[in-house]
Amino acid sequence: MNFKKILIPALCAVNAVFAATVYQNQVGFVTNGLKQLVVIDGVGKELSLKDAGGKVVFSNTIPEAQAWEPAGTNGSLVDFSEVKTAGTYKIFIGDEEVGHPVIISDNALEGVTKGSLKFFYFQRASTALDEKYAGAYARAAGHPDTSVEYHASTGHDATLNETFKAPKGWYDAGDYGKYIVNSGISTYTLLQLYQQNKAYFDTLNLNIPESGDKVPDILDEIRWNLEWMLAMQDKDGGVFHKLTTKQFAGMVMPERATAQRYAIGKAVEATWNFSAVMALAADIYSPFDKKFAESCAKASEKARMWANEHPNETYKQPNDVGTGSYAGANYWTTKLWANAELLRISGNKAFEDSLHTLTYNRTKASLQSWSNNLLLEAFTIATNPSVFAKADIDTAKALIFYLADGYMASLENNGFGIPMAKGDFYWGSNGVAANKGMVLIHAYILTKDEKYLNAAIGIADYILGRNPLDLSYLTGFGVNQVMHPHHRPSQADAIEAPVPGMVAGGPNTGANDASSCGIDYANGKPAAEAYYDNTCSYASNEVAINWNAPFAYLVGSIQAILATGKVYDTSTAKSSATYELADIPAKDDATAIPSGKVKFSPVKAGSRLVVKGNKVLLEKTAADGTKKYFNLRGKKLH
Ligand code: 9MR
Ligand code: 9MR
Repeated sequence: MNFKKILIPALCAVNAVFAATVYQNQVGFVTNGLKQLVVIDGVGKELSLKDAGGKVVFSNTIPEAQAWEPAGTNGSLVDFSEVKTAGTYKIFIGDEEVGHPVIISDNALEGVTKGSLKFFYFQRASTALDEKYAGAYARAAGHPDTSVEYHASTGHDATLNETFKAPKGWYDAGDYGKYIVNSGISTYTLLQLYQQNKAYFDTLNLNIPESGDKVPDILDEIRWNLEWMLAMQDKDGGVFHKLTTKQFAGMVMPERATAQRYAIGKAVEATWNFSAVMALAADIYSPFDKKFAESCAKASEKARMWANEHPNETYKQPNDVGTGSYAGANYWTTKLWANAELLRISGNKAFEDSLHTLTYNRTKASLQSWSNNLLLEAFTIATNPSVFAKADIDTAKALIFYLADGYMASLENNGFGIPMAKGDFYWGSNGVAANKGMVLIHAYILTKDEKYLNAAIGIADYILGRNPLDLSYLTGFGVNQVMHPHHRPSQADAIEAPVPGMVAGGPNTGANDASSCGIDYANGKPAAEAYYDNTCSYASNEVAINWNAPFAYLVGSIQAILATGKVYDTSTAKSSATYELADIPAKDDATAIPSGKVKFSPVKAGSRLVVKGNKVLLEKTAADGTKKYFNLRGKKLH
């Protein structure tokens, strides 16, 4: 709980004096970056910062207060960016100390960058966490996932009780499920972070078991998840939607959650998503492990074949399954994203055609999320201009700036300096905030205009404490921290403090878990206070990889940019490897699909790919001249 600071009036005081309240980033400000804080009820008073010796290093009159609707109160934004000497300062309004220590240092965001990336290590399935890396949070291995059964929804005969192996990967969230659709965007986001800040991340030590090998730690961590994703691809190229138990486990440690796990669903959203991520991985890992990179390219290609063939096989949650559904993702946007990634690693113009012929309206920008990947396509195209056609680059930039400039506009007369509107406070609002930060960083990369970087810094500040709850939403960091996230290991271990480095979902006016909590914590509250720091609250206080990843992207990018003075140069961007991919354009209307060579599932002599109706089929001609047709999964049709 937090209370606004109230000064108890001294007995002799004539009037009760209510001190102003300060909301601020509680972790730290990078020396050469933007530095702001918010004051409530302080207009016209003098705010100063004093160093350890009591010397005033900054002083200014608190400006006019302005509204920020989600806080339900007006705030005055004080800018103290001019303080450029590293140190720890105290905030005073008049003679009274307020707020929390202001920490300024060159690497102020390095701790949260490492911490939010280390979260992924703590989320590793199928391995024990050693004390050497996990400290007090060391734990036994859970979920080997070496005998996963096929749920009937995969198309496999479930009565055979066949099993397969799909170990590793990251637990999605506070639950122990592994879901492809959500893994995909999280993995992409972290790969972008690496790709755009290689110099910084090549040497950043995360203290994980692979630290010290020749591969950057961030890539070692991501590979843990990629290897699981690869195992989720069925022999025909289709990708299973998720790997979970049928129902959620109790609030127990991983090793005690031992119910049978299943591959559930095989669907087009997961398959396009997988295809996109594997194509990008094929680029990024090529300098480190060619063989692995090639296997990613091959898997991506195979997935594309399947997805093209099964456009209508969207995921539907089976009746006997109660784990997270991640159903209803807009697969058109995922398909566009995959085609952009495939084009990037192959230069094969067939993928460009598919970007142009998909019927999805690419002018409708919406923030990236597990259910909408249009911006992922836009990020990839805009930051790799050498590969794409001018019209596509223009579209991609238009999408990014439509959003980024909208956020900039919302900062005008905004008392908290936070580009979040009332309507943004739904399930995972901190993920929304961090993803907006990712859009702004891309706008900065594309223009080098500092206003975008500064707006992104404001979002990092918001998550780290510049909010009306005076709370750092990142566990383990800040003065007032989230203590009771919905996260099974944090709840089940005997340690009071939760696993560090986790971003809580954040305020959610929907309070979709009110029945589980027994109270409607959103009732009567301003949007940015519709939050409950209680383990019951999975809709405001769960943690998840798709919220941590954009947060890591945000703080990691800010730290890397400010520390190195370098910004990703899109003019030199190019894929590390070029892959020869089959050139069947990914058209929805398959009638125009020409036959072509299929590199990774070779067509034998006497066979060829043909288009019949709306499908690409494999035609085999027997010695007597009769023709037989198979689908690309090898199933005989007629
Ligand atoms: O722990 C589950 C969390 O990961 C999900 O986001 C949430 C909504 O699907 O459900 C949580 O599990 C709860 C279940 O839905 C209802 N019974 C209590 C479970 C733990 O709070
Ligand atoms: O992040 C997801 C959110 O957008 C949905 O509204 C919500 C309900 O379907 O589910 C969230 O994802 C949860 C997933 O279903 C299961 N693991 C925990 C995820 C975060 O709460």
